[in-house]
Amino acid sequence: MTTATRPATRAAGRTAPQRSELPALARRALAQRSDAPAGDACWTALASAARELLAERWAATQRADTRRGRTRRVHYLSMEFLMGRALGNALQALDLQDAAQAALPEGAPPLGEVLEHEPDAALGNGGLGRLAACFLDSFATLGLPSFGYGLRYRHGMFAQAIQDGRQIERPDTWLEAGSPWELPRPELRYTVGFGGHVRFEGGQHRWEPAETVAAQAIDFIVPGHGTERVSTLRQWQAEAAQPIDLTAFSRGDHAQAGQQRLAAERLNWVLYPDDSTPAGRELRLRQEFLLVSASLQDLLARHLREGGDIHQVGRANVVHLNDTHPALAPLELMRLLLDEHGLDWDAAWQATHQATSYTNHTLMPEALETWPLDLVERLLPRHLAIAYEINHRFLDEVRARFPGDEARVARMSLFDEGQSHHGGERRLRMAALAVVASHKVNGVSALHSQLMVDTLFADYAQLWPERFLNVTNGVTPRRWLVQANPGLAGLLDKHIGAEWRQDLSALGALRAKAGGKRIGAEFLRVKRAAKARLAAHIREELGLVVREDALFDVQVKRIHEYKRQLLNLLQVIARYQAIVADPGADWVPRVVVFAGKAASAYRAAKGVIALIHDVARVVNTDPRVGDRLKLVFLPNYSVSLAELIIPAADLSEQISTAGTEASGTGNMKFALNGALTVGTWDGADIEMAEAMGVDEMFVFGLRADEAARIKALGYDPRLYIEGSRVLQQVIDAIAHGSFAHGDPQRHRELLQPLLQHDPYLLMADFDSYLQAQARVDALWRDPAAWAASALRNIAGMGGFSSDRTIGDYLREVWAPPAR
Ligand code: 4GP
Repeated sequence: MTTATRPATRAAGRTAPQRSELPALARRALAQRSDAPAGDACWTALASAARELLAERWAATQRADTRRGRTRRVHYLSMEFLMGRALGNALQALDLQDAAQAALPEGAPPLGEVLEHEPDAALGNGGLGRLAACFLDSFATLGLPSFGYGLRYRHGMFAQAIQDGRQIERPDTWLEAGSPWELPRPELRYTVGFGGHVRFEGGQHRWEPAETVAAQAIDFIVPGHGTERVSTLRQWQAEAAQPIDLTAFSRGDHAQAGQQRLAAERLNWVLYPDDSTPAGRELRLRQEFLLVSASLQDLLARHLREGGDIHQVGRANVVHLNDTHPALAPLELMRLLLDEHGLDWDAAWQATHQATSYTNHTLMPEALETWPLDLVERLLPRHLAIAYEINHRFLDEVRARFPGDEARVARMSLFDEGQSHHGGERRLRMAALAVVASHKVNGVSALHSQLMVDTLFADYAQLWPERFLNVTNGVTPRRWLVQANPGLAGLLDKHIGAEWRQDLSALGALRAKAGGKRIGAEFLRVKRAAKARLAAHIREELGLVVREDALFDVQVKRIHEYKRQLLNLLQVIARYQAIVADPGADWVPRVVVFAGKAASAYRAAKGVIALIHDVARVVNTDPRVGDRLKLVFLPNYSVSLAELIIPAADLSEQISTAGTEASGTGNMKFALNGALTVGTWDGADIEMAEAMGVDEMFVFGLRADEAARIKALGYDPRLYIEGSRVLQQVIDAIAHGSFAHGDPQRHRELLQPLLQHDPYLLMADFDSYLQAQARVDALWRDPAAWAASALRNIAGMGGFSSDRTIGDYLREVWAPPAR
């Protein structure tokens, strides 16, 4: 891989490359290669040329930011950044798509194909990670002084393969050929410690770690659009303080000689090592501390380098916690300020509290991190002592406000004393720590933020009501509309002008035109072309031919019980049975598409993937069904696959149990691309429906309060099964092994919980879901009405840009503290 000059080492006085130089830069890079200009060579050449131009913008942005006055710099700490491909986005940001096409030599594949040679940077798992990537795009585009901080995972989370209808995890090899986007910063290296003990001398605590690693910064430049500004994703890579132990090596103990190196490298192998073993849990905690410690040392070094007063560090800087994974940050910031910079407790706490803010992304109890105290004590003894002190002062405040209420004190404490669960183990509650340390805590949709203060954080919200707020998520229209769907973007330009490209709220102008015959027909043509592309992909990937004029019905997201892919599948089975019973009826042909990964240790989710494959095998080969129904599972869901699927969707499935999906962002991408939504009254679906008009969405199912009430009253799923002939038949078919070569045991593990507890209320919502699907079919039969509704959906999406979201954060979460 060729590497272009790093901005930090560019010779002084040499003029920066200009945008007009891209073709020359790319040709020069291609000329250095002896082989034919195959796609990957073209990709490498364009990428290194684009990177050189972006590196200039990076240097200019950093120069400008040192003179930023009172504007705070935002440091967005996240274990995940689901970036996807970068070249198409870079070319658009540089406005060089045409020049790039022109730069490709004769015989080279077209630009669109060249772009597909880039592997996705899959440094994330799901919504929280993709949201972080959308935010970086908005940071750059809005010109916000900012850094994203993450870890560089050599093997991402995992690559999903399907073998015999089952998910297999493989290491993701996205870095195999190197990455032209990464700019190593050899001058930015920090020491991160683990273990050891704490000394108290001359009135100062000093942590003496038993082990250290060096955290090396590797930057990933994120370009802004319509601006020369860029943002930076700074990723940490752990390296051994001593590359090899030469003494051990000389005695022939080679394993011992390389041990430090291995221990450091392990930190960057994968995101979310399986935490079902103690070793997995420890590795994860070490990763979290690596992220936090290196990022905060970097922040402090920059603050001081720019002449900042250490007492003002919280005033000048934001440390934002993307969920609780980086919630060690306040402890590490306190340690650095107290022990390394000599601040007293009150000054250090004031700075920490001013800097820190936290976003909660889920109410699922299993996602709330807690760490056993013996592990924290062993790895981070000084941090544990600081946590005790924070807790002591905090609980004094609670007792003063609620005298005599020791039950409340126990609930709110940073420490779970472990009497009732976890086998009596004492644990540190990361969400409590994040709430106590932050000056603002937000949820990600109106409903979620409300439930957050009503349930999960009710005690804290009573103590500090002003601390909690909502900031509804958004997505970047650059990637999710302009790049993913140029056909639709062109249609919008033609009918409402191009203003929406700068200000998404201008989409509202589409509403008045949505019923037009011509625009409707054009919309359906654009959609059909996107479906043809997806159909071609399905054919290549799975060897399955699908009708391009069928209704493309799509559910793509992580596989999770609360997201209820299984409810969708039950509906597919019901449809299959109905078709078989009456093949001659006037069926709306459907292609049902699933994609998504199941966490490696999540058996129920893996069971869903298996059942989807088993049902698909039966449905797709049944001659009585033909092309009236096809069921598709596309493996290895990723950002780039989403860019292919979403523009092609007619129907977006957002069917979580009400009260469980914090917001959703896929829901926004689909609607923005003119898919209609069949959805529950959950997460941001609610705000979307309100923005586009509730009648424009196929809403079904119990509302959050009803769901809670039914459960409180003692929910019995069997009553619903007995009450619905259709549901009964569906359940019977699975139970009797109709999709398992007659083996009734095969899906037992999936089915049994559904019949007994059904915690996500699939049975309760089934009939209502089926009725919503019938309304979908009815509207589909009137293409003009369908198109008009899809256009009104788009018209309502102006408020769901991540630019709006970041504007909200700037005003309500990251505003400078009052003097
Ligand atoms: C996700 C939520 O499940 C999703 O509703 C939300 O849109 C997204 O965060 C961004 O806020 N949560 C996660 C997670 O990805 O790991 O908890």
